[in-house]
Amino acid sequence: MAEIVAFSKEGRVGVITVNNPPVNALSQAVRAGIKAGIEKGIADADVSAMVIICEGRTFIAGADIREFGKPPMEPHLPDVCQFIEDSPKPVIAAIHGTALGGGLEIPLSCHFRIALSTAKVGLPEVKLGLLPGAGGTQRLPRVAGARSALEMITSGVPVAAARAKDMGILDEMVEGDLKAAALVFAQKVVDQKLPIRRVSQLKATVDSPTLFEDFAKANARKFRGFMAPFKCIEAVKAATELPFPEGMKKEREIFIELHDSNQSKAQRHVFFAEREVVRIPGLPDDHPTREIKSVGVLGAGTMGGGIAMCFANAGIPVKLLDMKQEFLDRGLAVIKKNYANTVAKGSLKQEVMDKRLSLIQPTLAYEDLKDADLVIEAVFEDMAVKKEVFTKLDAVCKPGAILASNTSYLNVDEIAAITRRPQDVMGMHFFSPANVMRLLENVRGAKTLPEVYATAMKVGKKIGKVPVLVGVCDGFVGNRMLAKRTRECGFMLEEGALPWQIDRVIYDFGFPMGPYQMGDMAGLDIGWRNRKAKFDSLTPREQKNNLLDKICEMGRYGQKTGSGFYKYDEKRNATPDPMIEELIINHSKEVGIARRTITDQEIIERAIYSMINEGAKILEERIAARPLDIDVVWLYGYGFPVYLGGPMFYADTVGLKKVYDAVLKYRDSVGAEYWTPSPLLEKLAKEGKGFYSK
Ligand code: 3H9
Repeated sequence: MAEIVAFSKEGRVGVITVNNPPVNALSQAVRAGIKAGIEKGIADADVSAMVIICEGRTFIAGADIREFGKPPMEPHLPDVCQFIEDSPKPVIAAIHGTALGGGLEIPLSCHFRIALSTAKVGLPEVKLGLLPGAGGTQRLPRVAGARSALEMITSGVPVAAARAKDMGILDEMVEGDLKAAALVFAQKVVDQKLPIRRVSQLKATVDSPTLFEDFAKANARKFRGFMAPFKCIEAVKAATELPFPEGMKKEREIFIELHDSNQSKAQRHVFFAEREVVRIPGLPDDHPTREIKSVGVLGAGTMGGGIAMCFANAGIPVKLLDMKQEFLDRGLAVIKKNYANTVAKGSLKQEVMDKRLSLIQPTLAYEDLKDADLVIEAVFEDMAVKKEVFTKLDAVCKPGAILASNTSYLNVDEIAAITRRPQDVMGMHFFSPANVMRLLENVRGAKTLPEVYATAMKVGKKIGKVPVLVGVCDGFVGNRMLAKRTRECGFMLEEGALPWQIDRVIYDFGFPMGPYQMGDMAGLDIGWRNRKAKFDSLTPREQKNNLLDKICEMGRYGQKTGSGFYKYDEKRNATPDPMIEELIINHSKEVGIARRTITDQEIIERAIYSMINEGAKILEERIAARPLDIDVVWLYGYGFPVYLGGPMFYADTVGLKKVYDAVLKYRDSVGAEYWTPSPLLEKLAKEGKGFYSK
C-alpha cells in the first residue's frame, strides 16, 4: 500500500507527496506525515528546497471533517502550518484540483505557491459553520488584502487559478505536468536564491477605514441567522489590527467557539447528509440502472417547462408534449425567456442557450414519445387526468421506459395500476420553479423495481438535483409535513394570532419567509383549490376554519392580484391589511373562539413541532428511510434554515423529551386528532435518545 505521505528526493529537491484518497483530507496521519517530511528535508544537507504535492484527483480538500467533534490529535494543523512557514529551506506548494480549507492554509504557509490553470482554491469553512482555523483568516488578508479575503472567507466560494494569481495567492500558473513544473520552480528558487517569503510577516492591507462595518451591512440579508460569517469578519479584522501571533490566538478562540456551536454541528450534518441521501439503504452503490438518453415531458406549463429545462441543461434531449399548439408555443416562449434572462445576467453564453433550446423538441403526438427512456408527466393534478395520460403512455412507450408522475400528492400506486407495467412507474416530484429548486422527491411505488428508482436517483443527480427517495402517502414527505404547519397556523389565527405575527416568527426562526407571505407569493388560489379538493376529508374544525375561502372569494389571490393576506403596492411591497385583521377577528367570533395572546414560543412549537411529530410518523411508516432524508427534503425544498440542520436534526438539538412534552400539551389543548404523539417520538423521548443518536 502506498504511504499516506511519502518523502522522496529529486536532485536537491525534497518532494512530499500526500496520498490519502478520496480527497487527501488532512487526517492525523497526513498532518504528521507532512510535518515529518519537512523535518526530513530540513535535516538532509542534500536538500535545498521542498515541494508539497498530492496524488489523486485533487490537492488537499481540507481538514478531515469526520475528525471534528472527536478529541483532537497532535500535531494540530495550525502548528504544522507554522512549522512549514518557519522552515529555513524554501517550501513550494504545487496545487491541482481543489485546494480547500486546510488544503489552502498549508500552501499559504508555504513560501511559494504554483498551480495548474485548472485548479481552484478556496476557504469553504463558513459553509460548515466554521472559520478557517489554521491561519487562513490571518494569512489570506496578508497576501490578498482584507477585502478579497473577506469575500472569499465569508462566501466560501473557491476561485479559479487565474483569479487566485491576480489576487496574489498564487505565484505562478502552469500547464501540463505539475510535478515537473514544481521541480523547475524549486530549482529556480534555489538557483536565484529567491528570498523566503513568510506570509505572516506581510501586512494585511485595508482599502477603506469602514470596510468591515460596510461589508457586514451590505451582506446582512445573506448572512441572516448565521453566526460564522460575522465571526469570519471579526477574525479578518483582527488580521489587520493585531500582530500575527495575537491574530492567530483570536482565530483559534473563535474556531473553538464555532466548532462547539450547534450551528456548525448542523452544517456539518448537512454536508454529510446531502452526500448520503443519494445512497439507497439496502442497495449497493453500483446497483444496475437503466440508461437515460432521451426524455419525454408531458405538459408545457410552468412545471413541465422547468423540468424540460433541467434535462436540456444536462445535455439530454427532451420531447415536450402538450395538447394544443398554443400551449406549446406559450411554454417554449417562457423557456426562451428564462434562458434569455440568464444570458442577460451574464451567467450563460448565447451559444449554450441555443444548444439547450435545440434539445427541447415540441410535439403534439404521443407517438413521438415511443423511444423515450424516461417520460415525466406534469399535467393537471387530477387522478382521472393522470390515469388517462398513463394509459396513453403505456400504449406508446417502449418496453423498459420509465414512466414518472410529477404529482405532488396523488397516489402513485393507483396511477401505476392503470398501466401494464407498474414496476416501471414511479413519482418524480419536482418543486417549483423546477429549473431552479434543487429538491427532487423520487417516489417509489409498491411495485416499482429497485432498478427503476435507482435510475431516478442517478438521473436526478445528473441533472443537478438533490434527489431523495420517499414512499407513497398523501403529500409524500415535504407536503405531508407542511400540511401540519399550515393547519396549526390556521388554528392560531382563529385563536388570537395575526398573519404578520406568524410570518415574523417563522422568518426569525430562519425560513426565507413566513407561510402567509409564501401563500401570497405562490398564489392563494392554489391552496384554495387543494382545500376544496380535500374538503370532505377535513375535520369539522378545519372545515369551519375558512379564512382562505373568505379571502379568495374576495378575489384576493395574493401578489398577482395586488392583495391576499397582505396588500401590495406596485413594487410588490407587502403591508398588513387592517381589513384582514378585522376579518380574522370577526371569524373568531363567528366560530365562538375567545381570542387570546399567542406567544412567539407557541407559534414555534405548534408550527415546527407538529412537523417533527409528523416526520417521526413518516419514519415509522418507512415513507422515508432515515431522518436525514426528511432533513434534506426540508432544507432543499422548503428553505429550512441550514444552520438548524433540518427539522429532525433540530428536534435533537431541542431535545426530544421537550418536543414530546409539547405534543402532549397541545393534545390536551388543541385535540388528540391533531396532536397524537408518534410512538417513535414517544419511545425515543422516554429513552433520552434523539433521531440521530439511537
Ligand atoms: C477545514 O479545513 C478546517 C481548517 O480550516 C482548520 C482546522 C483546524 N473531510 O464531495 P464528494 C469525502 S474544514 C472528510 O462527493 P466531489 C466526502 O464525504 C474543511 N471527508 O466529491 C465523500 O465521501 P463519501 C474544509 C471529505 O468530487 C468523498 O470525500 N474543506 C472531505 O463532488 C468525496 O466527496 C471543505 O469543506 C473532508 N474535508 O467534491 C471541502 N471532503 O464518498 C469539502 C470530502 O464517503 N469537500 N470528503 O460520501 C468538498 O467540497 C468536496 O468534497 C470536493 C470534492 C470539492 C473536495
